[in-house]
This record gives sequence, structure tokens and C-alpha cells, in this order.
Amino acid sequence: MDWKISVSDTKWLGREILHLRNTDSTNEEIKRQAEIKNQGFVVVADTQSAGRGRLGRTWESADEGGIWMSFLLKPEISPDKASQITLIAALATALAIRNVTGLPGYIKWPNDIVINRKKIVGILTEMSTGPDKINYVVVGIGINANISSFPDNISDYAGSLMIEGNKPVDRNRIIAELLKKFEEYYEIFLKDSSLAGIMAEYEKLLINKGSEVVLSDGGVPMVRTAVGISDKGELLVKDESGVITTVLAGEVSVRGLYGYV
Ligand code: BT5
Repeated sequence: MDWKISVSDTKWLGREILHLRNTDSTNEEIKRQAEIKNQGFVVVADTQSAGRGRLGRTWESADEGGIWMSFLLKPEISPDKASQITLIAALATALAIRNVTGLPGYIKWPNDIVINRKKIVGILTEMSTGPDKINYVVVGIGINANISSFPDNISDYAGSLMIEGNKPVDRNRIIAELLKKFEEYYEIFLKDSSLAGIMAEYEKLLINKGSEVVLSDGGVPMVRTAVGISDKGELLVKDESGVITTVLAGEVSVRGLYGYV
């Protein structure tokens, strides 16, 4: 806990921040407190003992140099729109990395940030729903910030801001900028609960745009060209005859033709 977190230029996001030395998962910590905390509550942990990715995957976060954080949202939108929040978080994170470190963070749809083909950030959005309504949403963001090496199982494709930029980064500034950007874009999103207002900015940083991607849902992998996103946050892909179809996050995995990106 040798670093201090302070966020001053947001309206509601990060007005209350809990900074822990260790927890199982910051997403779980938020869930334990979700009923008693206001929207905008943030949890940051120096280490996680059970960090999680999507679909039960593990997120390596035993290193104290990371930014392992989650925040609580209570949006009044229909549950099928919640997955779009992941894209807003990705855009806010990519911009925060760029603005604070100058490093060229790109979004790998839907939930990763990559730099020089390395995965630097993963995002896990979860929600609790009642009948037809969202109780709350937890946005969890893992940023490999000041990390110098990774476990063997991910070392081929994982990277950190410190490795890519050859110097340590100021984690507090990244968090402050990320929360500010997220708040700004989230409020635009809430106006019509669509990504229409941020699509153009998102696509500028979308590494897949114009590239061939391999789609696999467990069956025969298909090669398509990614052309952008829809206002619902789906990936738009084109086949060789020019027909454009949509890919929903979670339905298929998207990889580059030559590996991770
Ligand atoms: C993700 O899942 O990328 C979402 C990760 C979200 C982590 C944050 S940290 C704060 C909050 N608390 C949590 O418990 N989680 C959130 P997915 O797309 O499923 O990718 C997971 C895969 O990324 C793993 O199977 C590994 O291959 C790889 N991976 C694991 N740890 C990594 C790391 N530190 N850096 C880069 N890649 C990693």
C-alpha cells in the first residue's frame, strides 16, 4: 500500500474508494457491499488471490504492481444492454493509458486493451438482475501497470505498461483519468442507452478494425474482416462476398489471424 489513490475531478464515480492490501477479487468485494453502497463505489486491491476473467478463467493478479479495480453501477437500463458497458470501460481505459503514459493502447473487441500485440488490460463486467431489471453492475478492470514479468502460462502474450514504456507508470493518475473518462462516456451512453454517441471514438482505437479475425464458437473457425461495431456493441464482420454480419460478445472468441491480436 505504498501508493495513494485520490480522485478529484469526477461527479459521482470514485467519490468513495476502498483501497485494500489484498482481496479474493475486487468484483467479489463490490458484490458483497453492493446493496449498501451507492453507485460509483470503487474497490482497488494491491493483490488478488482469486482474480477472475470471463467464463471462469483466471486473472493473474498476485503482483503488487498492477491496478486491480472494480466499480459499482446502478443503471436503469434493460439487462440486455449491460454488456455495452464493457465497451465504454475499454474506451475509457485505452484513453486513460494514452493520456497518462503516451503509450499506444488499442482496444481488442470487446474487453481487452493491447499494446504492441500484448494484452495489457482485461475487463470483466458482471451484473445482478431482478425480474426485468438490473439490481447492479460491477465493472472490473485489471491493468498490468508496473509488472516486470508474468507466469509462464501467459508470458507469451501478456504485457505491462512498464515493460512497453520502459519505465514505471503513475497508477493514481491512470485511475483518476480512467474514472473521469468512464463517467463522461457512460453519461452519454445513458441518454439513449446506446453506443451511438461513442462509436466513432471507439472505432478509432479498435485494433481489429480492417483486420482479419478468426471467429470460433467451438465449431469450424471462420475468417472474416472486422469492419467496426454496431450501436449495440456487437462486432461487425464482413465475409469475402461483402456480406456484413454481427458478432455478439461471449458467443464466439475473436482472435487475429496470426495469434492473439
Ligand atoms: C479478462 O477475461 O480479460 C477479464 C479480466 C478482468 C480482471 C479484473 S482485475 C479486477 C477485477 N477483479 C477480478 O477478479 N477480475 C477483474 P478473459 O477475456 O476471459 O481473459 C482471461 C485470460 O487472460 C486468461 O485465461 C489468461 O489467458 C489471460 N490472462 C490472465 N491473467 C492475465 C494478465 N495479468 N495479463 C494478461 N493476460 C492475462
